[in-house]
Amino acid sequence: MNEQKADLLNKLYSSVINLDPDMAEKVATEFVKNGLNPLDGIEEGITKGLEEMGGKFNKGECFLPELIMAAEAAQKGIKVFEAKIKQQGEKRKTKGRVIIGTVAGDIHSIGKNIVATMLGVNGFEVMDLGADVPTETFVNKIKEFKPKILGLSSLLTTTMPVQKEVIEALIDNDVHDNLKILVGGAPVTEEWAKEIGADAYGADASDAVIKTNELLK
Ligand code: B12
Repeated sequence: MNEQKADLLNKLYSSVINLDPDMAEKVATEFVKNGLNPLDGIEEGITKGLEEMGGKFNKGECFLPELIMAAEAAQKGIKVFEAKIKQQGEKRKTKGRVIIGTVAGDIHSIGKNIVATMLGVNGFEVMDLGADVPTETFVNKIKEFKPKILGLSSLLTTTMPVQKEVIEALIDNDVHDNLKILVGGAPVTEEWAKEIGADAYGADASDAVIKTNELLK
């Protein structure tokens, strides 16, 4: 990695841990102006800062207000990167419809939004239902829009079982057969995906694109 990129990644990381949205926006703008890959800026810069803040929160070294401010700083930078990703990936949405959302009880949306953007620029028609989505809403939207893929995000260990609940509800409502289910979120694993009967697990936004393409083969 060249020195300039390493320096900007470090500044992105710092903007999140220093709770500084203006800096996040400024550095993200500089990052894309220099022709660097926006997804790297998100995953190797901003996400590292969020992980650091999550660790501090876990150890009681920072509290919810700081976590909220860190998320705000992160989102300011991500907005710049997402605009660039969308601009680079002006493709036709031809590969099929995907519905995505974060399960009920869980308000984390940053990672899910990145996955939705990456799927969108890679040729999928994405319908993002947002965060804290009631299980019933997933069922109704799938009945209505008949997507090929459903993406379920969960960032809390306490809401992981809701992914399973959604799959069970889809089976109960007879809308599971022609649908592939992709699960993700920091605590989610390949084993968990198998255990709950999901069709695939995506570790990050790039992996989500790879797995979604594979599921449609
Ligand atoms: C930012 C953040 C918040 C923000 C969220 C803002 C928002 N709009 O999203 C705020 C401050 C609101 C928040 C709130 C809370 N949080 Co919080 N939060 C985080 C933090 C620091 C970062 C999460 C994040 O955005 N990461 C960056 C993104 C890019 O990564 P990601 O989400 O993992 O997504 C990637 C992959 O997982 C994957 N992916 C994600 N979704 C999907 C979906 C599919 C289909 C696929 C294929 C892939 C995929 O691709 C993404 C891109 O690479 C994490 C710490 C951490 N290490 O994760 C804690 C963390 C998740 N939070 C935690 C907690 C406890 C909470 C609260 C309960 C705190 C409280 N006491 O109120 C509340 C939750 C309330 C609720 N009901 O949901 C804990 C969870 C612990 C646990 N074991 O469950 C963590 C781990 C912090 C910690 N170490 O203690 N949080």
